[in-house]
Formats: sequence, C-alpha cells, structure tokens
Amino acid sequence: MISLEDTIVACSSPLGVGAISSIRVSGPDSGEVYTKISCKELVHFNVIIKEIPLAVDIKEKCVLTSYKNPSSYTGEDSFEISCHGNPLIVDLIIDHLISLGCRLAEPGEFTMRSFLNGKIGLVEAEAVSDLIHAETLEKVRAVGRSLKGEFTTEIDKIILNLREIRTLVESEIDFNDQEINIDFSRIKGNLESFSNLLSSFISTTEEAVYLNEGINTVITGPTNVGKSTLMNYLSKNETSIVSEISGTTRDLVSKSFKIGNHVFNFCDTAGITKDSSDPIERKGISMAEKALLECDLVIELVDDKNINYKKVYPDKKVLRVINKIDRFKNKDTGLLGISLKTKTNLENLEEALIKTAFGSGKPKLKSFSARSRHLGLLRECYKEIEAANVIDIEDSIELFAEHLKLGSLKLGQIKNPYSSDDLLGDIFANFCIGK
Ligand SMILES: Nc1nc2c(ncn2[C@@H]2O[C@H](COP(=O)(O)OP(=O)(O)OP(=O)(O)O)[C@@H](O)[C@H]2O)c(=O)[nH]1
Ligand SMILES: [Mg+2]
Repeated sequence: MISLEDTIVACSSPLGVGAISSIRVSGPDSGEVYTKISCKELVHFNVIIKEIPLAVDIKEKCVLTSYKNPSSYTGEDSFEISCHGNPLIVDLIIDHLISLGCRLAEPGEFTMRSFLNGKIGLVEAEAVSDLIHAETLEKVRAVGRSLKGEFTTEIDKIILNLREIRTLVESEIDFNDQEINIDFSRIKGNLESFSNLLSSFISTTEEAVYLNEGINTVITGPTNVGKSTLMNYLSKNETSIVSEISGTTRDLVSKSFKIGNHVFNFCDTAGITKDSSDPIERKGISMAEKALLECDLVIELVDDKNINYKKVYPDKKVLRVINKIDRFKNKDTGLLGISLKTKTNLENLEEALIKTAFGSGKPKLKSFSARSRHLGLLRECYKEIEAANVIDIEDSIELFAEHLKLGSLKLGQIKNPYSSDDLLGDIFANFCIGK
C-alpha cells in the first residue's frame, strides 16, 4: 500500500567508502525530526553544520541542507545530510533517524512521492531512473529530452488527436436518432490519418526504446552452424560453449554489450531441429522459440549445409546470415556471407546489424528516450485503431466508438497509469534506493 504519511530515509549516494555520503529524509515529520537533530526549525533552502550522535560518546559533524514543501524534489518537507563517506557512519545516522520516527525508504520511493505529489510526470520519473543508468552519451542526451518533457509533449499530441476523433464519433452517436446526415467519410479519413501518425510514432518510439533498454536480439538457426561462435565473437568473450557436437547449446545464454554506440541484449539459443529425441534439447528448443517471440531482432544464422533453412518471424526485424564461407562459395544465396573461422566479412555483419535495427543504417532518433512499457501501450492502442479501421462504421458505429475508447485508455496509461498500488510499485521498484 502506497502511503505518503510516513517520513522516509535512505542513503542517496552509492553505498561504500567515499569522500562524502548523502542521506535523504522526506515526509510530513521531516521538520520535527530536523528540529530534534538541530534544535532549529526547518526552513527552505538552508544549510547548517550540526553534530549527529552515532553512539553514546561519538558524534559526526554533518552538513544539513533543508527544503520546505512544495519546493523540494519530493514536494514534501525534506532535508539532506552530508557526512563522511563511511558505510558504518551512514548506517548509524540512519539508525538514529529511524529512532526519531523515520522509516527506511523503498527503492524509488522519493521519486514516486515526487510523482504522487504532482512534481513530476510519470514519464519524466521513469526518465530519472533511466538517466542514472545511461551508459552511452546518446542515451544521456535522449533521456535528458524525455526529462524535459519532450516525449510527454508528443504523447499529448497523439492523445489529443484521438480525442478529437472520439468527440466527433460520440456526438454522431448522440444525434443518431435525429435524422442528421452523419459524415462517415470524414470520420474514416481522420482515423486513417491518425493511424498513420500513430504508426510512425511507434517506429520512433521503437528506436527510443532500443536506445534506452538495448535491442533484444536472438541468435537462431539450425544446430552447429556457428551461433555460439558468433555470440563469442560479438561479445569478445567466451560467453557460450562452442563445439563440433551438434546440439551443444541448450540454455538461453544472454549478454548485453555495445556494437557501435548501441547496446544490444544478445541471446544465444539452442539450434532448431525437428528430430531431436533428447528431452533436454527439446526443452532448449522450446525456450529458444519463446525467446524468438519476445525479442526485437532476429539473427538467423545458417551454413552451407542448411542453405534452405528459412523460418518466419512475424513482426520481427530479421538479419539472415550464412556462415562458414571459408569452405564454399557464397554465390546465389542472397545472404550476407561470413566466416567466423577466418574472420571474413565480419565488419559488414556489424554494419548490417545496426542497419537492421535502425532501418536507415543510422538511428534517426533525435528526440526522446522511451521504455518498452510505453511502446507496449502504443502498440495496444494501434491494435484497437486497426480493429476500428476494418469496421463498417455505418452499421456498427457503437463498436467503432468502443475500439477508439479502448485505444484512448491505452494511451492514457502511458502518462497516468493505474490506480493500482502494485503496478505503480512495479514501475518504481527498479529504481535505486534513495532515489
Ligand atoms: N569451417 C568453419 N567452422 C566454423 C565456423 N564458425 C564456427 N565453426 C565451427 O562450427 C562448429 C559449431 O559451432 P558452434 O558455434 O558451437 O555452433 P552452434 O550453432 O552454436 O551449435 P549448437 O549450439 O549445437 O546449435 C564448431 O566446431 C565451430 O568451431 C566457420 O566460419 N567456419
Ligand atoms: Mg551453440
């Protein structure tokens, strides 16, 4: 249960030894706790030096910085304590604050309060967490833009656009029995434009998610074609076991690393074969098939013995590659030929990977960052719009309106998700303690 009644405390700097550590306190009783420590009233944006007892005969000289609501990060009365960067000192100060009535904060609870107190939108709150974890300069830039609200502005435009169409449809329904000529073609035309707008926004958001979370890439193909060799080459490490024995890989072997400036989350999988009688291998294949359903990009690797192997991966970006060109001439396959053994054509492979992920060869993204949560909701909205698009509006305007309503609800959840505490908790649970 989310509660704003408690006054929470946590160390907001990285745990461990350092020059300075920072402890954050926020909540309705912050003023009272502050006064107990400092014998002073909590005023906005004030800095004082005060000694805080660690044990009966030891005190720590700390710097206290105070903020009055609503002008703090959380929107509540709050203060920060800077002390020596010793984990024991931090723990003792936190224990002292708990004895004065605070409780330990959950991960992300400070930012969740900022959201619940209307200081920050949900998309911006998520961007705060993404900024902390940004490992590429592009990501820092993109997250910075989301933090400034650029993604929210785009979402707002989409929401407004759909709302306008819904208003039109709903008013037609209301006046339906008054023999007014309904302009169905106008509604259909507007919905088609909206559908195009949404579809292009989904592509931009896909790139934004790739940039933020990495591109989930599964290496698949028949057994023994060199999938694990490819994984090891790309990760520059002995990540997967390679052997000449067919059916070596069973588990999903996952690793994230950068190719160019982009983070790829690679997954090496069991080779797909129909005629395995080994139950463990069959289990590996079924795990591989599940991973294929959930990924963004598929690398389908074959070799000269499996030239005709070609599977369909609905809605996935696919890069088809043929390996082992050291032992045959890659003439008519139409596939990108490589040899992991002789390291032939591998620079083209990396280029092709980025091109497959980002279409144009380079990410065209110049705007925000986004999460798969947002992308999922946009795609669900798109499904509703597609469902509305195929309805004969003259016959079933109510059903048409219902699909638009459901689409609109999905969009709404991006900014203002759920009334359920659990789901909101899920979003903030991935934050750091103290953020
Ligand atoms: N000639 C040649 N052999 C290769 C090449 N790449 C990999 N191999 C060999 O092919 C065999 C199978 O390689 P793996 O990487 O284990 O193949 P895999 O697709 O992961 O196999 P499974 O996990 O069993 O499905 C090993 O003996 C590799 O050394 C290549 O470019 N040329
Ligand atoms: Mg393997």
